Amino acid sequence: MEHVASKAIEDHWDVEEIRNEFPLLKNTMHGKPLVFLDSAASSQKPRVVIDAISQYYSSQHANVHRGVYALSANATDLFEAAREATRAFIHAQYDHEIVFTRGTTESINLVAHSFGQKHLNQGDEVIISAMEHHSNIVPWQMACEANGAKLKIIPLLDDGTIRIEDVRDLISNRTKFISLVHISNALGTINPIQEVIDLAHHHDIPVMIDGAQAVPHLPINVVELDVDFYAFSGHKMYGPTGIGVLYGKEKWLEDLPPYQGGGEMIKKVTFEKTTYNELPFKFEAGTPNIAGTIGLKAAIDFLGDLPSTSIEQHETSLLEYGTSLLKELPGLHLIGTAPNKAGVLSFIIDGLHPYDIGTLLDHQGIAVRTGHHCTEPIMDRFGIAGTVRASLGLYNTHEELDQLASAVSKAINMLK
Ligand code: 7TS
Repeated sequence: MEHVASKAIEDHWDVEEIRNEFPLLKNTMHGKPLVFLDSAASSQKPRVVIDAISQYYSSQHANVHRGVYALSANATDLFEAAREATRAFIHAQYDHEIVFTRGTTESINLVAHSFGQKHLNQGDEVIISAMEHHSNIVPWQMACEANGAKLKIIPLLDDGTIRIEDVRDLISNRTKFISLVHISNALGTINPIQEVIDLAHHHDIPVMIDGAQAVPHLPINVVELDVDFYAFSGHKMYGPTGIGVLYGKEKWLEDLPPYQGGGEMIKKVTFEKTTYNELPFKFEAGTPNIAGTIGLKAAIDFLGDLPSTSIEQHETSLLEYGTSLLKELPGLHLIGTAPNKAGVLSFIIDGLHPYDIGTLLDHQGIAVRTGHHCTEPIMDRFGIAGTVRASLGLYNTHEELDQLASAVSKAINMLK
């Protein structure tokens, strides 16, 4: 890895060196070299992540926080080292502000459930935006329903952005919480989260940011942002599936009731009363995904060896190039044209169904996602059933975008 990092810095971005670290990218699909353009759904994994998990199961596995024996103590050290690496990755103040979850979805459910239970009452309001992933809609709907609160929606403009004035207009003296996506998975829009956090705090309203699509693309500093909660998934940032993170400010994690009950999260259990463990264990009931945290740390170390400005530069360059190619194609409309955008190219083509285009692209070795991308309200807003979405990762190349454009062009000719 040291070699990859220094080479990447030297050459700014040696994408071939980086691709060599990802075994799956050597696959073929339908006899064609794989062009993987679905990293927003889940990114591929570098060898260091695969090896870390394999080594853990081969020689280091035992349950954590339990055994007095050396193997268990060592597994605990590895698990807690992953927490420390995660803290450093997002520049949180304390390790105990990092709660391991199954992913972004579980992180949001935890906050919606626990915050709702303690702080939402009849007539209160929660604000989200019209560009949320279902996982930042449904848990809040459930929390509102359970506690008699209402969901208010920040509207979406034609280019796929939101306006801070609209957030200001929605805030009332009943607003108890704002939950907003950092980067939209369907549109690529990078939201003005700092402005929203500052505005919300001016009204003493806590904010949660869904960072699932942001952490693989941008450096995150939760202290600078002053965000109350920040959620993300390991599998979109080159780590394993089944592991995710909830960052919460100490004062909020102390304040909220536990989400799930069971082992690990308790201090003392009797049939009359249970007292809860300290942070972060209060929110980590049951045996955790130990291997997942170890893979996550390997992914963090992998990203840490690469200059994050170069990740951004490379992906921005790909996005601009891909946008310019696709815009030339007849009948193609990009959905999501925000000035501040990350690696998502979502599009529709007049008269063609996204699924048919996706299928033809698949036959040419190109993996894209089609459909509503778990953001049905966005599709409703634009009056469409779905899009074709090419999403970019740090391993994608300009040549792959040439292949995408030519394959889409071929598909248009075949289907028309
Ligand atoms: N929030 C955003 C913005 C997402 O893009 C996703 C997953 C989630 C939350 C949920 O993350 P999970 O890891 O808990 O599932 N997005 C996508 C996608 O765009 N295609 O497949 C999954």
